[in-house]
Amino acid sequence: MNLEKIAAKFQLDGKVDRVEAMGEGFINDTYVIYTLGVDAYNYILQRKNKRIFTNVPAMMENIEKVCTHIKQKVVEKGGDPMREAMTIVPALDGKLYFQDEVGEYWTVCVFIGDSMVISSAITPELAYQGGKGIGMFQSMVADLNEPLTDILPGFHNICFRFNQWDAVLAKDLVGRKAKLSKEISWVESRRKEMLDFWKLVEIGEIPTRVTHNDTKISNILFDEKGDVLCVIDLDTVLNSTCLNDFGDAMRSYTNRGQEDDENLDAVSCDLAIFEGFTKGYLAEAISFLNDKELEYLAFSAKYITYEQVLRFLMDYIDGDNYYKIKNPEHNYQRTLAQYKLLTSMEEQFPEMCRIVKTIAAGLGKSQ
Ligand code: GN1
Ligand code: MG
Repeated sequence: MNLEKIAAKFQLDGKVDRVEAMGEGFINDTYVIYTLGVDAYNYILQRKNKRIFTNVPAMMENIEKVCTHIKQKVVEKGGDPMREAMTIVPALDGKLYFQDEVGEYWTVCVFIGDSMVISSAITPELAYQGGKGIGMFQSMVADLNEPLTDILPGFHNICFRFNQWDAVLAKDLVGRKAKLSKEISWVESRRKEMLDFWKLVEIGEIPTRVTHNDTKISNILFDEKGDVLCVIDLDTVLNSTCLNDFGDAMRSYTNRGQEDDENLDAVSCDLAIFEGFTKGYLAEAISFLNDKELEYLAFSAKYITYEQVLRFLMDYIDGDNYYKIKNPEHNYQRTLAQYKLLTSMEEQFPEMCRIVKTIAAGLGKSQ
């Protein structure tokens, strides 16, 4: 379908000039709608992956609730709600999406100009800003009382992931299991440790809150000075534990290499970045986190990195039907690189815990 025609289905301000592809998401397809006229907004157009997001209307309702709530908070503190929050643009019929004739779902939001997306946290200062961004996000949505639909049941729930894992291994769809006994043992040997942690979430000692669930650095918008503007990509806003947001951020921020680095020596966890992010995050989040959340903050980095090892390996064993891949071994490469990161975190875990403790103590909360 013609992208300009799709763009014309939305309540845009200004005439469409051109639509260009943007970014390399693993899940959705993303474009920028450039409009004519200096004052008119440009927009982000996305085709949502309906195989993964099986209820796009409910997903968009969740996003709209969160954006509306955040805008209100931004206005209350005298900020600019068009720059410090995402703005969903409805279709001509008022729906939060447009469904084309082949059933694909398209959505639009305002492109926040004079901003930057960063793909790696090169300095602790940037990591600090990112941490502040996630902490602010969680604190702004902490009092969002409207229920969110659970559009991705079990997303960061390791029990759910083990059920998927066990089923995928039992099927062994493309016969890859036999040569992967070492990699499978990486997952199996940590199963109990991860389930024990999740138990604390299940019994409520670690509370469930409104969380983002995809907190990699490229999902934060910075202004030209490198200060945080807002959190973007709200597809996965759900009720879960805040620790998943912290952990997923650490998986992405602290990695000195790439998520799928072929050079495993380049992959390791950078503690200066860990410290920078944690400082920014706790400056905002210390006021609402409980003692158990603080105690498990450093652990959450291992938890989410472990989950990612499991998810990439599971997709590889399952014949690559979840993540977009660039070559047949891509998910295997991702598994190796994420496992390298996990072992680097494991080696440095005592130090990570010490960093969290010191920062929390500096903010008046000793554990
Ligand atoms: C996916 O598409 P993207 O890059 O926003 C995935 C995340 C993974 C990430 C790995 C809905 O996010 O959970 O951590 O890839 N999103 C979904 O980079 O599965
Ligand atoms: Mg995403």
